[in-house]
Amino acid sequence: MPTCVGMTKEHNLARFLLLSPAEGSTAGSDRAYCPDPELLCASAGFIAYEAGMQIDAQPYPFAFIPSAAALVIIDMQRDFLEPGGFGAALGNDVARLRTAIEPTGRVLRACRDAGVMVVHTREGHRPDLADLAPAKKARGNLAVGIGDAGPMGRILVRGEEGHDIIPELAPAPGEPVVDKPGKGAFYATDLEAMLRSRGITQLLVCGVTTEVCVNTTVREANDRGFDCLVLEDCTGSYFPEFQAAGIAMIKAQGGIFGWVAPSDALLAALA
Ligand code: TIU
Repeated sequence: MPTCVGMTKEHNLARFLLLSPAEGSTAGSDRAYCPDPELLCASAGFIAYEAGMQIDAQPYPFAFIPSAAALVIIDMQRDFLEPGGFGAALGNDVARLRTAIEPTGRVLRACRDAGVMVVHTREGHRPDLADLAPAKKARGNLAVGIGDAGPMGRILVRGEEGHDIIPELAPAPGEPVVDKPGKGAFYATDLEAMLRSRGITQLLVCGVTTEVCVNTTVREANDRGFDCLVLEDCTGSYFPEFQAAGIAMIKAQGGIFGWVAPSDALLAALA
């Protein structure tokens, strides 16, 4: 890896070369015009290394740049995955989400080993519920809803047992945990500032539920210019038809919101 230029500049150049091939050429194989020969020279090793990181994805290969990527694990909380939480209060079979746990664990360990940034998110509210919109509280017309006492403490309230990330995917020291009051991870959080300050341009996305918080976050990220690769088997929905549709609508229309791949494709790239 070259050391004479800043990482952000390197990322941008690699991204430019990989994602904007000259007409008629294969991505990364031809030299595109570079206004800074010194930078081009210094980045040659970086690009050769990074150019190998093509992930077999849909609708077309994802040009993975590990040093510019963050793994974002959405809301793998007890309140969604275990009985007695918010997911169950909404009348859902929470067992349906559990297939995402193992593959997400493998991805988490591989990203940690490779030095890829890891971010966890949690949906939930302040204990005083000051950040809970009345409309969100009222939604579902639930006998026991957000803020009310349940078997795992107050539902979707920060600091309660149910709000915790499941033990299988517990954050490691130093991994940011983003507490979000909404479905999207960018709304009313410092996630974007955190990613931008580290030069992150790509998100590897896991979590639940596919059609709610995963989709909302991917759409928010896409509008902010991040490239999202959703790892299909690392996502989950209470509804099989929404799992299928939630994934399909991300990669449709030439990847209108992002890319989709099985977790094995990412693991192969990181191996
Ligand atoms: N209900 C449902 O499918 N999801 C949520 O309420 N939150 C998340 O997706 N995290």
